[in-house]
Amino acid sequence: MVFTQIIARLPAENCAAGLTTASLGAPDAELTRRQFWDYLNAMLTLRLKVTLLPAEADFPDAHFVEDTAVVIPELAVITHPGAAARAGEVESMKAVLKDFRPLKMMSDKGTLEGGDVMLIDKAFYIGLTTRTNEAGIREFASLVEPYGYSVTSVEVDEGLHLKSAINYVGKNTLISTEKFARLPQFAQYNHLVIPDDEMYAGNTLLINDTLITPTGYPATLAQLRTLNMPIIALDTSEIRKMDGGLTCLSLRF
Ligand code: CIR
Repeated sequence: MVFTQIIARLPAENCAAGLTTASLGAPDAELTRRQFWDYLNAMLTLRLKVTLLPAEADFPDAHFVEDTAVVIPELAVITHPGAAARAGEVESMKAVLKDFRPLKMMSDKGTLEGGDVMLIDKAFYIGLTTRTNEAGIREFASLVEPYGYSVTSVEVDEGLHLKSAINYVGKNTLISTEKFARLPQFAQYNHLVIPDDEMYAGNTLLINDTLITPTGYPATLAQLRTLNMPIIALDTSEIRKMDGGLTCLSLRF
């Protein structure tokens, strides 16, 4: 899919009050914002139009906009996030996305967060995680299958979301640690395998023909270079402290 624009949200001053399983200490709010501006700057450099939403103090995780919706050319699915503290984030996202796509709302019968949703061409791979359950995946499938998309679930027992660990980097290739690369669901793809201690950098983001990857992961960078694609490295130290990565910070379409 060629992306022409993103939606992103400014991190709130109280972004350290969000959810996290990381034990990396509290993020610095000002540095979080600086890293976020660098991210937006990279998107602008890639000629994407940026819709920037205001911070939401009531939702300190709301700048992780990816979790609230899945946008495809035909429609936008507003998710039902599995984190109760984040469920209310979808309200403001509905109001924004209605100007871009017809909306489909997930019910409260299941849960699903966008961080678990990986799309490759017309194939969705969706992580079964603490945030996304089988009922959520079934409901999501019922919304997108009529448009010719397939939906495959993937059990994830490490990391927050599926895309915390594995991402599509173009050229029929996925990047992840060995464990994810071996999953039978991904047998048809080539794999860039990164060391376990660089698992975080599995959250590398493909924007058209450019890769955006976190700084500080040399083995990952060496692997990515073999693809001969432009690479932008961004410092995400503060985002990582809240279990976030490069994919979480935008909705791309
Ligand atoms: C959370 O726990 O929900 C946030 N602190 C991090 C969400 C990261 N989102 C993503 O990977 N898509």
